[in-house]
Amino acid sequence: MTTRPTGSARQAFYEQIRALSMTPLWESLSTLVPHTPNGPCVPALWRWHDVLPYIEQAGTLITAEEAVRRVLVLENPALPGQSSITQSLYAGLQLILPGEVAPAHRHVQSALRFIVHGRGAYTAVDGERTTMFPGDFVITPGWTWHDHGNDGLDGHSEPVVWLDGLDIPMIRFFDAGFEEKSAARSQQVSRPEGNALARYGHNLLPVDYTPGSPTSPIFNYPYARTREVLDQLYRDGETDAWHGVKLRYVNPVTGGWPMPTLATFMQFLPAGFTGKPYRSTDGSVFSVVEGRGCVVVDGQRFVFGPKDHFVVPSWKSFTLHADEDAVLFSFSDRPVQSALNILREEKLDA
Ligand code: GTQ
Repeated sequence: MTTRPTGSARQAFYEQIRALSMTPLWESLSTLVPHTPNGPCVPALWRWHDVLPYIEQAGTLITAEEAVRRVLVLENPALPGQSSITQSLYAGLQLILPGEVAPAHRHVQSALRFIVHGRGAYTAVDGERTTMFPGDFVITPGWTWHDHGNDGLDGHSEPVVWLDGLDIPMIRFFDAGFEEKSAARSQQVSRPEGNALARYGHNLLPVDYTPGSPTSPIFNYPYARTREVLDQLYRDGETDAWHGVKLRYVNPVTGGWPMPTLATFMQFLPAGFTGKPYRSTDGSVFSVVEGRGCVVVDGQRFVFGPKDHFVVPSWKSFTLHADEDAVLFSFSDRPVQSALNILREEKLDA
């Protein structure tokens, strides 16, 4: 009879090789190469009603200037301290008060702004300002100078809050982060407001235009137009049983995603809509623009209303339900998963 090594012999062996910074694969193989995605993220909901008082309080504790960006980060409850809402995505709610400026800087990370509350704030990208309205989707491409401010609108001004979506965890993963502060507080404006949308946002392009970046040259996709399209397609009967009327934002130059690392979507769920279960490997962050309803993730129910935010982690199957006509914005890391050829999605029939 051969004697087999005991468990304690293996443990002693593991101890010995640990000193050489080695570890036995066979103890972790099934976790490292899981049968199905086994990430730590959990679904979570941030209700506007709960969050707003703290956003307001942050406004009394620090200025936008001192904070540089006055943001309350939405952290996945399973990833405390990591400033991540999923393993690859960052989300936060940024507040800018009347008269404030969030100073100009640039960084490798790409950012999207989705306007949640208030009017009269602007963001400036590459010499052009855009005034942001609730429901607008605004892009800050990687490595472009950007500053934000709140000058008010027609003599009226109010606090403005938007959702920041960034690829911070992806850039951290690649250890590829760079940042620069501008000497100027705000950047010089060199093009009139609306110029980029006029050039690139009408199924036309300036005749000699050649793309200089993988990011969409449109940097504000106004809600007024998005909403109109959703409405017409709904009237035209184009409601999907899983997604309702769901559209993806597009880079008009390439037909691809508006940003190299982030995909963005807008969908309409008619009152009474009950979606079929869906799952995909790109976890998604949702911002509720209009209406009330609920999302059921792996049997867990989250009731949502306007200005609420929620996250659905990778490969969790979920259904969407609308009590009232509802409009949901969402973003994910889909462009990266598609580029790596690892994206999977499933429309389930249960
Ligand atoms: O507006 O530049 O929420 O650099 C996090 C990092 C916003 C921004 C964030 C940033 C910004």
